[in-house]
Amino acid sequence: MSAAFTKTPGWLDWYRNPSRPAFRLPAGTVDTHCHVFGPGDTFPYAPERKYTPCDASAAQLFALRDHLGVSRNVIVQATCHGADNSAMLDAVQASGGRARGIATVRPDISDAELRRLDAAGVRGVRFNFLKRLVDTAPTEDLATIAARIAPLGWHVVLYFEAADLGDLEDFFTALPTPLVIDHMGRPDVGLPADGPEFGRFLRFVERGDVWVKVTCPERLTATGPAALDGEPHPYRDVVPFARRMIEEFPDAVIWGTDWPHPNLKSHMPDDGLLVDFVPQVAVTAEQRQKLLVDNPMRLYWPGEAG
Ligand code: 0GY
Repeated sequence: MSAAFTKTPGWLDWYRNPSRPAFRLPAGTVDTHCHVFGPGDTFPYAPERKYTPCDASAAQLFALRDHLGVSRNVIVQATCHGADNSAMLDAVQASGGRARGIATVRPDISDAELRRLDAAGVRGVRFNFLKRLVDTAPTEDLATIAARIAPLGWHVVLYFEAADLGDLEDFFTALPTPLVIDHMGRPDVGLPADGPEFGRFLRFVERGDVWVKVTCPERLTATGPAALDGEPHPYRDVVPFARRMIEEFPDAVIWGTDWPHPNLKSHMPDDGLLVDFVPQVAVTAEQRQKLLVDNPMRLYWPGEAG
């Protein structure tokens, strides 16, 4: 941790020695949801941030990538850096073409700056509706941003809680870009996977031009990472949601680690275990190839082989 910043009290640091997964990721796997934090003495955290994390550098992200057998990353701007995309861009550029970026921008960003971000490897912006992460999400500003980025062929990444979908759905539907939804729309996994809340989300995805990240079992779970006798899955309460998502939308799902896992309270996951979770929810080789390689390549490196 850099001397200039003190971590949020109770902050859980990312896992230093992840296990080597038993499941071998297919060649060309893309981790479509990860972040870099700082380091704070090089890339200071934003004054308006809601948390101060443990530093998590590009070099540390790439070491994890190689350890897990991932080929490429999509690095999502974290709210602790506000709209200063420098740390994310530095990481994308250090990847030698093996990373893309998702930025946070303001509505008055210049065309020249948008072109600069595009040339550097940015392919989308993120709209965050979680009140614990951002003060406001004024939809007029967001609509302006979406109109500005649409001509670049970028998409909008949406982060919201399942309970808020009803209020936001019309706004989302009117956006002029493809949509990428974080963490399966954050379902309450205490509710049934075949119940009305998740059903509403699936109907929203059905409209098309929507991609879904099957990510963050560690964030959604109440049952936790332990496998129990007779129930071999870690994060077993998330399994029916992820399986349903992948079965019903095999061509629209993508996967990621969410390293370095901001704001977790119950436990910090072993990233190797997160890889071993994949075959529990993508149960055929064809599903895994689409989830891990073919779908994210179509979205982030169109025209390139995985
Ligand atoms: C995530 C989740 C969270 C945080 C952020 O940008 C962020 O600060 O994304 C969260 O706290 O739920 O997707 O990494």
